[in-house]
Amino acid sequence: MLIFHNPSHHAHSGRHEMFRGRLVPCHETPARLDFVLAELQRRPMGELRAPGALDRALVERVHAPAYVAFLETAWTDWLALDPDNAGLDVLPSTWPVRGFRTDVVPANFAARVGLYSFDAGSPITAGTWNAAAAGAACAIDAARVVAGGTQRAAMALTRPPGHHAGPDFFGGYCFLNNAALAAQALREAGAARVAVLDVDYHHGNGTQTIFHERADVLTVSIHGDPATEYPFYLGHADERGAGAGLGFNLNLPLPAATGFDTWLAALRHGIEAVARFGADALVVALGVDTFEGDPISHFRLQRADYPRIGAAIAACGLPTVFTLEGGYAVAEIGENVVDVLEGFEA
Ligand code: Q9C
Ligand code: ZN
Repeated sequence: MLIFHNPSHHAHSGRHEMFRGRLVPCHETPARLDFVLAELQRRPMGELRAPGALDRALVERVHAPAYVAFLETAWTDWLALDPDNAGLDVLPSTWPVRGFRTDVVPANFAARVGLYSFDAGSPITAGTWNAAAAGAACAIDAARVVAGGTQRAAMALTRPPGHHAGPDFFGGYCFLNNAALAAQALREAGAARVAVLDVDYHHGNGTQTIFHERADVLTVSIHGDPATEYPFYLGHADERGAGAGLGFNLNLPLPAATGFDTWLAALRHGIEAVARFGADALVVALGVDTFEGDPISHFRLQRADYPRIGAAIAACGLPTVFTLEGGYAVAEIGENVVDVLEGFEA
């Protein structure tokens, strides 16, 4: 498969995320992608390529233009407040919850950060926009290569991840929704029906929200039950989509401590839904934070399970785009990701 890697990913390197009253070191680090690239040196899966220029207009058909503009200028707006801010990350501390207005964009920078986010765990740094934009280009380029038919599969090997980013909000370490951008690019390149299969430990809330009222993109997510697991406020089994999109979202929440047999049964259930939908192309939001050694997640998948995930996905028989999402057991992320790809190609 053709792998688009993000040459700008190091530019996004957050210092801290808020956790239980403390600022703790970020889990979502540049080392994550470096470990995947190192494993691909040992076990090459195909050509590695840098992305081309970003199709900004396509990004603005998935995300609100005002949100994209906010992300693009957030760092310079932050520095304009105080030059000493260069040594600090941007983190929100106030949000417009129930009863507040979200239709008036505040002039105050901190208030805008809150308007466009849903947690205090996703710092904006000097290079966040450049890294996220290059990652979005990876996802769009991967989709177009697959749509062109010269490759059955391609990957957007990038960070920051994307599946928690919604139409006009960041959070969960995500800023631009790479999986949604790939799905939109596949649609615009001629695939009538596109399915997004999200196997990250966390519910793909951003992707679900982006396609909530659309019947042309099926969203399926297998994840820790939001009753106890991040992102908490979305991802329940009764969320089926709305309007024209009713019936085109499937959530498969599983309890903490779920092992591979139960997880694989949920994957098969999700794959059946993709087949019933009649998808012409598939986007896999590939997080490997389902791994038993993951420091922030609670499933119990083991190393030997990952090639089987890849094989089950390959059996869909669809043109496929992978995006990299979570996975925080940094020393093992490369092996687990490449194991999925190897299982897919076998
Ligand atoms: N201290 C993805 O996997 N924070 N995002 C959980 C842990 C949010 C995960 C608290 C986890 C977001 C792409
Ligand atoms: Zn995750």
